[in-house]
Amino acid sequence: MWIILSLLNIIPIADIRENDATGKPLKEGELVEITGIITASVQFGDRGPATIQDSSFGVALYDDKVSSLNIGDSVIISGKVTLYNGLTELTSITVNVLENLTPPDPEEITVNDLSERDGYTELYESKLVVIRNVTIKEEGIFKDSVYNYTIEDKNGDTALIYIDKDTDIIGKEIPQGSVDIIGVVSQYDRSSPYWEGYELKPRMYADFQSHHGIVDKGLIRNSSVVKVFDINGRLVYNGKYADFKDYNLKNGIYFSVFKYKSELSVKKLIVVEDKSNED
Ligand SMILES: [Ca+2]
Repeated sequence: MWIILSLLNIIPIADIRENDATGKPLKEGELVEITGIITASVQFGDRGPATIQDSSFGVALYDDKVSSLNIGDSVIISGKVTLYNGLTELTSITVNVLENLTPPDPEEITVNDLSERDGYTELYESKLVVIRNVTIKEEGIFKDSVYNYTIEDKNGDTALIYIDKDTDIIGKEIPQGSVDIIGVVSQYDRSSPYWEGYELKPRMYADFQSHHGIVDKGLIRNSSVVKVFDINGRLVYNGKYADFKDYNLKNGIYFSVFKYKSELSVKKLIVVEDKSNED
């Protein structure tokens, strides 16, 4: 029997991040193979852009095949290096999922790090980052007709966040007061040289973390799987949240674990008396 093993020519993502003096990738148009962990999958749409990063750098993936990916997937990806308004992407990709791991912690950057400086912010492009202790200047709700919002730190420095209309952020309240914002660094620069237009893209409403705890129950969706334990640790419900909403629990305190895709969230539930549901 013959076993044919295809040769892998995996390169570090750093090699894709090398640009010429105008911000165009040196490997533009080339087919490359990389490995890393998915930090955003379909949060920005069925074709992405998704993001992947290895131990040093990140890159975007734009293809309908990203719909098979989850945050935390360890993957081998091949695709063509493509530049889209300053954003380096792999397109026409093939995907091999190895396993699902814990996603990397976001790297802490500052508002200033996001400001364009030739070649500097480029190093953060498509990486998962967090900017701490900023306020959002706008108030009200996130609208699908507004893409950019301004964040400001204690020094008065400002930068832009980009709210993708495909995220669960649309329609939610703009957090007020000091907030940490997780997201991937993206770029939208319509003309060469491509050294401007960097912005932070939160992936979901849970990426906004107020200093009074997580702003939203982002994982509480109808398709989330929920396990509910009573105060003695006994499993009393295990199934879809959509079905759980009609499930009658006795009065008391419970702990629930919500799972949506690869993300987990633990919440306390307090069930109070509702006469109409009593036996
Ligand atoms: Ca770029």
